[in-house]
Amino acid sequence: MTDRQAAGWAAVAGIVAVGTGVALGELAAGLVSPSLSPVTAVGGAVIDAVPPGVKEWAIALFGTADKVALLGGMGLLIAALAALSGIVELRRRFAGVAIIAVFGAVGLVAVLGRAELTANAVPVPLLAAAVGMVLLRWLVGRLGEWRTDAGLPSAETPSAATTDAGLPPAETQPAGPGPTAQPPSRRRFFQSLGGTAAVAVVAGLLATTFRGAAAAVSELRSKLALPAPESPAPPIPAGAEVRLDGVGPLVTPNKDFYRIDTALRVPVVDPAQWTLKVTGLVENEVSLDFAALLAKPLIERHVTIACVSNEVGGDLIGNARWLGWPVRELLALAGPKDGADMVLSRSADGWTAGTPLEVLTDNRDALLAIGMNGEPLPLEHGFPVRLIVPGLYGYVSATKWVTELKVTRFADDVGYWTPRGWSERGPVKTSSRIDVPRDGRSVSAGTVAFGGVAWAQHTGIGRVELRINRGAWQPAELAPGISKDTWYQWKLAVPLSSGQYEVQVRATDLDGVAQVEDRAPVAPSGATGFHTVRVDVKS
Ligand SMILES: Nc1nc2c(c(=O)[nH]1)N[C@H]1C(S)=C(S)[C@@H](COP(=O)(O)O)O[C@H]1N2
Ligand SMILES: [Mo]
Repeated sequence: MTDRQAAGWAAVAGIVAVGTGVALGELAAGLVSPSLSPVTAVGGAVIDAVPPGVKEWAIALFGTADKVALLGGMGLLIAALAALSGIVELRRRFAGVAIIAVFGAVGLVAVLGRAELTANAVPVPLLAAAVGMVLLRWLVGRLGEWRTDAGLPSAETPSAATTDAGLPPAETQPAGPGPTAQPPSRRRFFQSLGGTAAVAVVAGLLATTFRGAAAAVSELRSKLALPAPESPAPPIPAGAEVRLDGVGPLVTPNKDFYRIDTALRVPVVDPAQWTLKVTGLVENEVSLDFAALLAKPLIERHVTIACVSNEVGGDLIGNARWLGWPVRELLALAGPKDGADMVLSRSADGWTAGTPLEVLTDNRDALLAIGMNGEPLPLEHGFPVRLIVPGLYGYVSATKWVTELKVTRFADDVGYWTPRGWSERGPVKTSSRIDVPRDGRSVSAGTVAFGGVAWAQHTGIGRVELRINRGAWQPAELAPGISKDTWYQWKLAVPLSSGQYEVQVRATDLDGVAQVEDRAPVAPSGATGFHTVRVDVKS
């Protein structure tokens, strides 16, 4: 084999290795969340980075095919770099692998810059890069074996006096390898290359299918015009935001909203196919489609939802303006029968939550929500329809991609998490958080501004207090809440001289019930204890 041939095959190995990594990365993104696609993220970053002049030039040149042109250009660039990594890897072990590592880092940075949920975003580009790196080393290693064998005398290749099965060759077969026979390492290289390429093709096709479905529904979502609410959200009172750096915002932007669910692949639900059935202990089974839901008198409310897995001081909590139809209206149409005390809501992917019937029928505005902060629900947050129930943890109430409400009894049915160690009922526990200064931070002596949030959904917060080094509780300045279903911001300026301080916060609800001091873990029914931060005050 000539050096040129070896380099050519090394380039092909590089393209196959990187192509497989990219295809598996896209497949993983298609499974987990469309916003994690490394290719889309890098493409988006390129679009953001390109100077406006170049962008206009590209649009003028390619018209509406500009995105296709961008992706095609990226594909060519990736292929060129992948080929280069193969050639380099053949010259020097791990040199080509290092090039792919740089690719992976670029993909990771791009995804982190866009993904809806950053923690979830890390594994996908890492997977793509790791697959590319391992495959490159492996394929180039096989190529190296072939090259070594090809350079050796043919005596080194096993004699074909016997076949692979160990039998003597039939009379009619050629007697054995002549001087032009190929070593088995050649076959091994091509088998490895072909097998890997086949994996890439299958992964690529699957990824395209998944992305196609998600892209189609994303497109429908972006074209959806939400109806105006018949009853708009009450205005946010002046002064509801304490305006302290590190506290807030009062309304969490959709892209920063925490995401928790069991869905490995975000359910992709076409609103035109969506129906919600009310079944079980009802006088009439009712079925609702999306068009009918849009035609209902909708209301808009700010509601803070929280996860039962939120640790004291944690951030699995967010506040949004939800547009929807009160669940009680739908349940009234169905007419729950006597004895029913629970609604088991089910999502398109089979997940369930058990919510007390009373909470869905009382005057609190439990919603069949379609809008979040003025937009249709993001796919990750339950598009097209989810439940939002003020006062309950998400695991017993906030079913995303909801498709069924079964009116039933706690004695007869259980929600997904209850048999897995979480309590049957999940009212939100009153809690509070110190957002500034952050735990462990140094601040300068003088007046130190403390601030954060407190929540007691559907009861409301009455007061927030701070204590320093377990001293007397000092009342903080409590900002007006949007409603008792949302969190409240608070702040307090405290004069502190240099030294170490332990600062704790405590909230009391509008019924006068204080937050529980004893520490409890998140399981089975939500964490308790006071959020505590240590502050180092320097002169
Ligand atoms: N279909 C479905 N809905 C679900 C879940 C789930 O796993 N599947 N998780 C629930 C939990 S535990 C919480 S805390 C909230 C989180 O909602 P978010 O991801 O929109 O913040 O969704 C709830 N709805
Ligand atoms: Mo949760």
